[in-house]
Amino acid sequence: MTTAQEVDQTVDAVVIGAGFAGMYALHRLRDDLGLDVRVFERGSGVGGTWFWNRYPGARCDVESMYYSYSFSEDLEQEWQWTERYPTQPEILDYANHVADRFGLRDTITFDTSVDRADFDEGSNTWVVTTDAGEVVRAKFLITAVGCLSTSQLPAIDGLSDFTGRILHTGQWPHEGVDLEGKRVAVIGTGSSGVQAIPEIARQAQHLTVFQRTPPFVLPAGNRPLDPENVADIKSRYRDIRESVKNSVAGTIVEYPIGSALELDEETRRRELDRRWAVGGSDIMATFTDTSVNLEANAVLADYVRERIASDVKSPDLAAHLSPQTYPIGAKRICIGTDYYTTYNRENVTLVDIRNSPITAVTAQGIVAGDEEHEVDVIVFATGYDAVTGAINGIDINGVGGRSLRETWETNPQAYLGLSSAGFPNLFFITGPGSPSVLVNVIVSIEQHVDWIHDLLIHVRDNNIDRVEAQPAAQDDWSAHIAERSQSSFLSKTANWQTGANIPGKAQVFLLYVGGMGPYRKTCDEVAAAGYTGFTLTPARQSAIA
Ligand code: N01
Repeated sequence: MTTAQEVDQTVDAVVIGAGFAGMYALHRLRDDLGLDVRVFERGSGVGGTWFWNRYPGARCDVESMYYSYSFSEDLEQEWQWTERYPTQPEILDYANHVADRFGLRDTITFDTSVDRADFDEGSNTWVVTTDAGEVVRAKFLITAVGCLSTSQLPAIDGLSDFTGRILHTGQWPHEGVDLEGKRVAVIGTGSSGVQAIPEIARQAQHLTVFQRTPPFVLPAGNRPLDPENVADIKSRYRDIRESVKNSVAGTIVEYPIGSALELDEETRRRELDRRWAVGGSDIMATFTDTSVNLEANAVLADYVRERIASDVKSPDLAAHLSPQTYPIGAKRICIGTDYYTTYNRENVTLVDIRNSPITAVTAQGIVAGDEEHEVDVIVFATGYDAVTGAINGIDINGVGGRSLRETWETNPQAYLGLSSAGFPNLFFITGPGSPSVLVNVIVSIEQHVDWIHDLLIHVRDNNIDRVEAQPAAQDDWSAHIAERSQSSFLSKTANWQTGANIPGKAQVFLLYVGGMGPYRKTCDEVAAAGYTGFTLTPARQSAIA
């Protein structure tokens, strides 16, 4: 690709994606900085993940009062969430409301993917090419493509022979799917499967769940929001947002009551029972040592296994549904409603494929072990090529024509998760090496966008032409991520955070486990010190060079 090619338009910034990250980036850059911005979005509407994930039961497992933008006091006061955990349609309504309220839609080009982006070293600009053939030159390129947006469909022999319908939770048909009277298979029991399974069981004639690794599922305790509670939160929203911003998880979590190994059994149980009844993920924070000590971890894991045994009538089924091979929290915890009791239904069958894997799909169904299960619909709840998948889906070429995809093949590095050496003026929102979806992702997004916004002010005020992460700073950040992740069980289990779910993907822990507050502090310190770890090249100097 020649960088001297004809361009249709020149702008200050191109943002790829119009989910929560892209919308906020557009608002900050266009409305607060006055930049000329183009946004490209492959979907026909805003909302990103929430535009695509329309599977039955889809909901967010961060509480609605916190899973929302904090940048506008008017917005947070006027918007009315209805349930503790918001449904996909309600989140999408919210995204649409934001797009309308802030006049974002006109600046977004929908139904258009960015195919490639080439860095032009002569002008320190990006030449961005879309699948519609449009070519836009931009000083800055910002990816807002989502961490869990590239669906993973396993390569199973015979899949194309299947005569029924194949669906993926992450690409659910917008017109909905009528499952009534159908024999449905769900493959996968992560967060998506756990939400979809109870709903599909209510609709389908028969549901067969293919489970490879049983998840730990905590009860959501979902309920309509209490107006008094909402009014109370809204009256304190500024303070709450401030503590959320500096928290570890990007949300409000109950404090631990002490060490699982030091508290007596009666105290532990009383608190676990209480938190289980409240629902949500706060039970994970009951003790100080659950995530760092295996013996302490087992206290909570045993408690959940006991709950599974009491919810599921068949002891044999309960045993298959009980995770035994990894500590609780070592795979992302799932929050569900009626998950375990769904397996008591007459029309639900569990197929444990751990020891008898799926070997083929036939015209009629799925073969696991020596049995064929005939179905009409196969729902893949098999997850995503996470964090790097959507960025690598774009052919990005930096200094010297170096491909980002190839650069990241063995080690997807980005300094602060924001910027990769050799790819100047390119910023990732929730990129590899940032807290991103390990915490409340909207809090991550706002932090990233605000930080980029401030950097661009610095760039403007200092007549800077080129911003590039230094390789040494990037290496140090990667070493820091690796070191921090060693303290987490997440990094020691096969899951999407380690790249283990994608055949051939680099096995690198992709996220920053140190928490939102500490991450924010580091980014702020970098900025306050004049953007240490970045090489900032003034316009005149780079023009001479
Ligand atoms: O995907 P996953 P997900 N044959 O990768 C199984 C966010 N999210 O879409 O564990 C058979 O977690 C795989 O088995 P195993 C959230 O961050 C949030 O559910 O690898 N099975 C696993 O059971 C979440 O973590 C929300 O052994 C195969 C499942 O498929 C992330 O998205 C809702 C297989 C994949 O689980 C991803 O969740 C939904 C194969 N070949 C998602 N390949 C909320 O906010 C994979 N599996 C609530």
